[in-house]
Amino acid sequence: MNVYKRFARRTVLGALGSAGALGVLPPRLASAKSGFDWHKLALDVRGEMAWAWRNYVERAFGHDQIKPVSGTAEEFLLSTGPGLGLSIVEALDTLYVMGLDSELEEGVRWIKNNLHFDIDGELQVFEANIRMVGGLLSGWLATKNKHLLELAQDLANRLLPAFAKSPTGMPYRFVNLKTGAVRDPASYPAEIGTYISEFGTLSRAVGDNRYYDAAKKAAKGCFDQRSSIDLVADNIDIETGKWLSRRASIGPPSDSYFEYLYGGWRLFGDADFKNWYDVHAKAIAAYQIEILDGRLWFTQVDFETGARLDRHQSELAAFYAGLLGKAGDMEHARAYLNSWADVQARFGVLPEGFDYGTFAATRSTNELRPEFVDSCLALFVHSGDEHWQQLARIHYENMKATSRGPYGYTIIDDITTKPMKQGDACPGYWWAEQMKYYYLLFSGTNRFNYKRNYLSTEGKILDGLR
Ligand code: DMJ
Repeated sequence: MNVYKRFARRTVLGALGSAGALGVLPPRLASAKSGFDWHKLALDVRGEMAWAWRNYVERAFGHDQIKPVSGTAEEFLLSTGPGLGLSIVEALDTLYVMGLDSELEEGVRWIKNNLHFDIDGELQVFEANIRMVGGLLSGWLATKNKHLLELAQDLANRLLPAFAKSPTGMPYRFVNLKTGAVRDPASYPAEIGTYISEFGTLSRAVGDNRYYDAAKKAAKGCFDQRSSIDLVADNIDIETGKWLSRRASIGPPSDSYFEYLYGGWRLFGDADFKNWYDVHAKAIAAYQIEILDGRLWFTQVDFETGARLDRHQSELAAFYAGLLGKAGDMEHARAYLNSWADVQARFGVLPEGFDYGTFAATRSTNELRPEFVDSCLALFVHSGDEHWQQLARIHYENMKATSRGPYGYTIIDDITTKPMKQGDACPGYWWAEQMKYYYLLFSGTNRFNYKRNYLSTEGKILDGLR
């Protein structure tokens, strides 16, 4: 199928200069019914973003991540460097929707002068795609700066050997950017099936179907190995197609595989993806839903028998409420996100791991996670219900109270101590995800199309920028 022919290109605003003409302050949100001043809260989020950006520029510019407590820097993508400006690439479209235009220009300038991928080093294919390919693409969509698109394509070209060298089309986990050498065939649904949104967008932009085809073949490779009850386990050998585990979960390391089955349909109208999504969604609803104490959860089960394995929930699984809402199952979406709202009410800040049987934390860290607010945004956009804004407001206020360090926002090493014990890291997704979600939830900005949009698993706006 010629994916890029199917779509009329959206009209997006051109250069940064003309985008600035829209006005940088958000208009008041029409939907506010409670009289709550969402406009003020949106300005607060924007102010925090600008403050954190300035600290990053002054102390860590070009490095992948700032360490917001010590004010030092660290790399994430290539552990021994060089830094690939990860936080810059992650932040691009967030800066754009917030109208932080001079900061956006500063970031694009760093990329133009410094970023290239001709490096004898290994990247994790999944992370490189969702963070860098996706970030460069949404940065291109926001600014129309062609160089960002060229860089996205160059990086995707260097990731392709991970797909091409695989006997099944499911990618190896690591690839050397210069030599194309690959390694690690023991992979996971998320690392196999989270490419179509970025690779498809790239195919459409440059008129080359290779990226779309590689992403689709990889997702199909995983789908084809589903059990007779239509579930996938969470660890597979991509060379043989043999499962290495029996555990089916909506959480990591499977999570965004499901998200991108829906994405392939939503972005490209590809009915195969819709079918694959529906098959899994039906099986997940049939075998994994458990209602306990009036709350709805998705339990872990054996992928062939459906027998329950455990009641553990990773915080990352909260994304599934938003996915259900986008795909039209608002009933389960609402119930599941409200279950997570009770966890937020119990702990203030969501723990990394949680057991819904005991309602106790199983991992008491918090890696500055965005999934709960991701789902709040999805359900708000779908329903206009202020309830989801209020839950996100609590999330934001709690983050501000506990994660704000001297030079930015940080992870928390223990959410059960009083005060909570801060760590010293600001993951790249903080710039791409929750700060954008809060702002979109509170601002009603005219740079975002609330009626028709698509955000990737890393929060990149691949459709809906205005
Ligand atoms: C992000 O990098 C992406 O959302 C990914 O799909 C999994 N979760 C992290 C943030 O928690």
